[in-house]
Amino acid sequence: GMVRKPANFISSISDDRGEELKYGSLTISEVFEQDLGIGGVLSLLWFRRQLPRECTKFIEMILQVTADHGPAVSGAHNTIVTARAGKDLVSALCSGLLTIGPRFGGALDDAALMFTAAKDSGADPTAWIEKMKKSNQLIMGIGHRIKSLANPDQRVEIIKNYAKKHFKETPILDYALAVEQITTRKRANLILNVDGCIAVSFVDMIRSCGAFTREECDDLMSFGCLNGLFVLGRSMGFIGHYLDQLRLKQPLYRHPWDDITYIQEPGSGE
Ligand code: Q5B
Repeated sequence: GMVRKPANFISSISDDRGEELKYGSLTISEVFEQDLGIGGVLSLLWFRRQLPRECTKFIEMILQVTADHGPAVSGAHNTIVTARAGKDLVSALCSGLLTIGPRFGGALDDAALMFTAAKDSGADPTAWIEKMKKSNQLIMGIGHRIKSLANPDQRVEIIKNYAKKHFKETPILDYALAVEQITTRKRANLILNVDGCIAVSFVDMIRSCGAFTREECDDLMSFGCLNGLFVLGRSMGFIGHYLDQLRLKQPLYRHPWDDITYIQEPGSGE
């Protein structure tokens, strides 16, 4: 008889074969009839389920607070330099996105993993910070170049207040805030930063909303979905910076010599 050729790949999030495009099990018409919004669409495509409105609203808030943080941050800077070198939108966007990593915007998943493991282990925050210091590890989600106790980050306040008001419980956020109390005694800029606050609040959300098993929550963190939220949000800003540079007709960028310290290593080429 006929033997069906095994498929080369499998996929489970969307389907364009029928009369109507589907996101998960919902047709695109149902997505609009139910007014699911960006948070609802993201939930269908990233998590393969419909989440309660307080969760989809939170996802939309994350995308809004991460959308941009001015032209000076690493990613926007790269995007601007690339735009001014005459490259296209996709190249400029990618050049910005490639700076997202452990120091800038890409600390979310590791922050979620670190704070969650610490809280779940029952470690006392002071002892845990000491342990991290002894093992020479920076705490992901802690620290900011310009934000500090004296110059608080309103984005963090917005996220924190929403999580406190709308999630059943916030043990990981509370743990991170206890850590912040101690780290800011050392230096005022060792605050719970925007990456860290989003990360721990997100773990509290997925653990308490009833839509995920504990194993699914752990998987989502290990897959890197939280950094994905920053990437998605900040793409809005990077594209904005690209368009802005074209609108402003900015020429090729060349860094001024007087802002570079030229050093000669002893013995290098005499
Ligand atoms: N120290 C963020 O560093 C930064 C420590 C720490 C323990 C820590 C640093 C860090 C973890 C990664 C993280 C996300 C590089 C940041 C973002 C989005 C953004 C960006 C924007 C946007 C800043 C000085 C002293 C040293 C260090 C100690 C520093 N961090 N100790 N745990 N986490 N954080 N990234 O100020 O004794 O003097 O040697 O890597 O969460 O990216 O707006 O800019 O929206 O675009 O340059 O908000 O904190 O300080 O590295 O010179 O350290 O503090 O050990 O101690 P800084 P450093 P010591 S949010």
